[in-house]
Amino acid sequence: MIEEALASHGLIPRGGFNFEADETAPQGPSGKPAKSVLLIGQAGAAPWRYFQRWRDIQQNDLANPLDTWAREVIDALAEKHGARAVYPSDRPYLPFQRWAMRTEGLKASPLGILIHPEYGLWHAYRGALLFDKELFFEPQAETAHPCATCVSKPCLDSCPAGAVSNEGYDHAGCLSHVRGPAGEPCRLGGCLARNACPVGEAYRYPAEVQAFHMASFARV
Ligand code: B12
Repeated sequence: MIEEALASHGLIPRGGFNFEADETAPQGPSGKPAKSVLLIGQAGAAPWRYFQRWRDIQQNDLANPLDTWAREVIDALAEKHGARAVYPSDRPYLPFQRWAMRTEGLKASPLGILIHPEYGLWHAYRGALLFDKELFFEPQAETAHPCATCVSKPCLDSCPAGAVSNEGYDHAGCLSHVRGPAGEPCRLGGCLARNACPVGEAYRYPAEVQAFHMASFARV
């Protein structure tokens, strides 16, 4: 039921789990620690056309349109299912990536973002539902780490600012390049290191979508 409701917005469930008795869980709908969490997100740019349709009928130019759209969709779902909705941009930040590692067994790529064996780097999280009760989740098989078998690792030498390396991601270096005169290819077509990754080609976001995310990331 949740799956169908999400599909009508281009979103998908990204797995979930029951919190252990001895771990600190965020508040559930009752205000007591939640018993379970279901992650909601996207594979490829599937939500884009739903989001654009919604955006076309908004009266004002919103500061964070994608967040606002996701909140509208996921808040409604939470209300219907007696859950509490939380979002990746909520402060203090909730550990969405740690949750994703737990639900789908994902691993970090050299870029810092998680790589999925099928979707590659072309996926994201839009929210999560917290419940007061335990739920049944399909046991998750261990997933392979695509970077472990990637010999050429093109992500490591395709960033023009040298911001992606085995030492991690240089946020300041990336930002100043993207914002500067030589950053036009990144601004128009998205992160060159992310685009160099050979995994999940079929899910690559179109340039228009990448430009939208890059503009909000670099605030340009
Ligand atoms: C703050 C933040 C950033 C900061 C990172 C600061 C830092 N060093 O942590 C900045 C602004 C640099 C950033 C950049 C990007 N981010 Co960001 N970011 C977040 C945010 C809002 C909070 C991260 C956090 O602190 N969590 C709190 C801790 C407690 O959670 P955690 O799961 O335990 O922590 C994990 C992360 O901190 C991660 N991590 C550690 N160092 C770094 C560095 C980078 C660059 C990233 C992305 C993650 C990361 O390791 C931990 C896992 O063990 C998350 C959403 C969220 N709530 O998690 C998105 C999130 C991690 N970002 C995301 C994305 C996609 C991006 C960008 C591609 C920009 C974009 N929106 O298109 C770039 C990637 C930069 C690159 N390398 O190419 C996605 C990642 C999806 C995925 N596939 O994994 C997330 C989950 C948001 C989402 N809606 O899905 N991000």
